[in-house]
Amino acid sequence: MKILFLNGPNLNLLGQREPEIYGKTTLADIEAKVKERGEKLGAAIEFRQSNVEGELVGWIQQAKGKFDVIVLNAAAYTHTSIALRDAIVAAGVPTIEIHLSNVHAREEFRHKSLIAPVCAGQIIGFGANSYVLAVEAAFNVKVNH
Ligand code: CA2
Repeated sequence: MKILFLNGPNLNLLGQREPEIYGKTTLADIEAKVKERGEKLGAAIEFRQSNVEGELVGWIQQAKGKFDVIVLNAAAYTHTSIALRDAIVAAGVPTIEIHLSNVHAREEFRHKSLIAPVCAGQIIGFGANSYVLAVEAAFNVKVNH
């Protein structure tokens, strides 16, 4: 079981700004938690972040045949990126959309996800735990794919 975690723009700032929304945990802390859970469940975890839309597109394309499941926090690109949506469809690797915050309790522009219709499911609003829950969900998705 190989899971690719991808993180979009500004998530490298986690733990440094807006702790009231995103918490005090850094992305490196989250990566450590995810890897710990992955080890317990027998999954190999690859964890990446980019502020560049095209780099995320490239990583999704390259995941085909290398990873069983993608877990994607596309950050602001969630609400804007047809390119990410097309890449998810083209790669054909089952993808789980995740968010730290409950986007539906925030500004209206965050309520719409362009990637949701092509994802296996969403995990939203559980802070850093959204990532840990996604490891479990990935097994579920693999079985049902
Ligand atoms: O809640 C999430 O996980 C989001 O994907 C986070 C994105 C936001 O655009 C989405 O609507 C929901 C923003 C990530 C930016 O993270 C920051 C962290 C610290 C300081 C500033 C931004």
